[in-house]
Amino acid sequence: MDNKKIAEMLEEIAEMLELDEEKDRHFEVRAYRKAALTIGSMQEDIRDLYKRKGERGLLELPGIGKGIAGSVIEFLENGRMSKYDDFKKRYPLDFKDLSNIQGLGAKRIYKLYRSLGVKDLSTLKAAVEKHEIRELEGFGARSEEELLRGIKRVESGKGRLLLGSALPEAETIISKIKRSGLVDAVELAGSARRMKETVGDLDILVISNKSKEVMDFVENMDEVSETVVKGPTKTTVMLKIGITCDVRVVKKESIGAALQYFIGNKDHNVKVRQIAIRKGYKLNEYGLFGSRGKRIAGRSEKEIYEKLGMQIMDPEMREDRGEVELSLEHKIPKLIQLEDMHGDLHVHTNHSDGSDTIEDMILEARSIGREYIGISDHSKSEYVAGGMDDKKFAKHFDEIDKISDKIDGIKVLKSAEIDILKDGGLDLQRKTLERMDYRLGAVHTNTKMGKDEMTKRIIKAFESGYVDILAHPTGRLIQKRDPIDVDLDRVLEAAKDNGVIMEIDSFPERLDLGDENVLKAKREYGLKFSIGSDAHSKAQLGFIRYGVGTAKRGWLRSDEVVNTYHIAKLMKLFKG
Ligand code: DGT
Ligand code: CA
Ligand code: CA
Repeated sequence: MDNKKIAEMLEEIAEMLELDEEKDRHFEVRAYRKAALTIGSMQEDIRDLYKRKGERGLLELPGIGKGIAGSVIEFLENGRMSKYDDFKKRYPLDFKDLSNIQGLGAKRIYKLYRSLGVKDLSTLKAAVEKHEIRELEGFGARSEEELLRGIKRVESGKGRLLLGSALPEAETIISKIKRSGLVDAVELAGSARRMKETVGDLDILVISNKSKEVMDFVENMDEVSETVVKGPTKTTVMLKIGITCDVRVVKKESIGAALQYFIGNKDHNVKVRQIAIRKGYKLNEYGLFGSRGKRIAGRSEKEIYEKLGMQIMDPEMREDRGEVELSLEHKIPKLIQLEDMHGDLHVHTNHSDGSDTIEDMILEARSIGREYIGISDHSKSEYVAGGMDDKKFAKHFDEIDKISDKIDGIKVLKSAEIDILKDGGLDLQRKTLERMDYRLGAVHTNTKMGKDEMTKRIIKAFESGYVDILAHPTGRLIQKRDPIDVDLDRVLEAAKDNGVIMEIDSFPERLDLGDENVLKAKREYGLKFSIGSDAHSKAQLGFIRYGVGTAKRGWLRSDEVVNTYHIAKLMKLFKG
């Protein structure tokens, strides 16, 4: 499928358009970004759509006009895009890698290229090491340090994929193996099963008595770029998406033990094995064995934990953060499940930086079973994201009211993702804020201020009484951007005092709050949470599952997450 490739090219064109000195190409830049978003998050192969409906099919996609459709068609027919190639001649740079580095926007990348010949990560690293960058206007010794940290972060992230890329890939592979007819069962293990935010490799277990055929089948899947090791019951393949995948064939009577072992994590396993040893047993990936080597358990994970006097817990909890001790006391909480989610309180439309209309987002939310959806587009300080001022919000809310009147079966709430300004003020007037059903506050600008100032800024916004939910509280982008420098304890304390809900932003590169901070906010401050998709397109409404994974990793029960509530209970919360 070429969707991702095309989306990346369009995104790169947007970066290159930003470099035009002659005129402000802001609108064009946004058009390309939106088109990249639409195509990148489409379920259908764009080639199939084009085959079925031709150019008309492409023009029906949100945010795709004649020009961009032309470029896409050119790529689908000839495998190249002349607009992209022309730009690339002018700017022979690896934007994709370079723009992953914190503090490097298109303009700064171009400046480094023009003055120092920086083209990619390795030339950037060389320039930093030779201290050439501190000599440039607009850069300094501090920028060099920051760039070096950025380079290290990108390098260390290499080889690990975001859960949002790894999990769908695992699901594709698993469904292919299931459909091969060679296996009785297929199970995902490893970090992806634990819903960890990044994944080093995929671990898949199968039950089959046709081991050799399974190994051959795995080696020949479309997703595979090469075979790393192939044995009679275990094969490791390199996947085209850039990580490896282990597939192991296990016997039916061992599948529980194999799952327990390969779900991990390692520290959790070490503790569980010590418990087995204390009881005079032996535990490995084949089973739980008594002192004379007799198998006591192995068919299911539950029976293994029970024979050890433990309560089984969901894979997301298995990180050795106290769950083993809790399980010995039979005090594992009943964790939230995806099915508990009744609504979504963080959604963007094409009125700011989303790619789909208000109506389409509502209809999609209804079709995936949501009881309510909160539309939360950006406020004006998020200029690059097409944020709206008070006047535009007034019209926007009128339109939401009009559209929601026509649609049954889902409640539509009016909201906004409001910038918390440098001084802790909010980016919209009181009358706009009061027209909303609830409000998300977020830090997007001046993200580099000192810790104390940043902490005070956020607390001041809480004290206004107009922040119901703190969106993506730390602002981190996994493998890309550090969290803001803030005293999280003081913020969590103030959230408690002011009744502010913490968001778990489900966007795969955010997952913010992250699992450990969720656990902290729950255990030490007893806060409530909202799991928002932060969807910028219809397909992204499904991101909620990553947020639920993070919530489970932070041990949350459903009553601790406000958008598991039915609408009446939720609205009481926001009125109170
Ligand atoms: P990853 O792949 O780095 O994202 O993380 P995992 O957790 O998937 O780790 P991986 O793929 O190396 O191993 C899968 C599971 O196998 C791991 O979670 C626990 C288990 N495991 C691996 N090595 C050991 C070990 O030395 N001792 C024990 N007890 N378990 C291990
Ligand atoms: Ca793994
Ligand atoms: Ca592995």
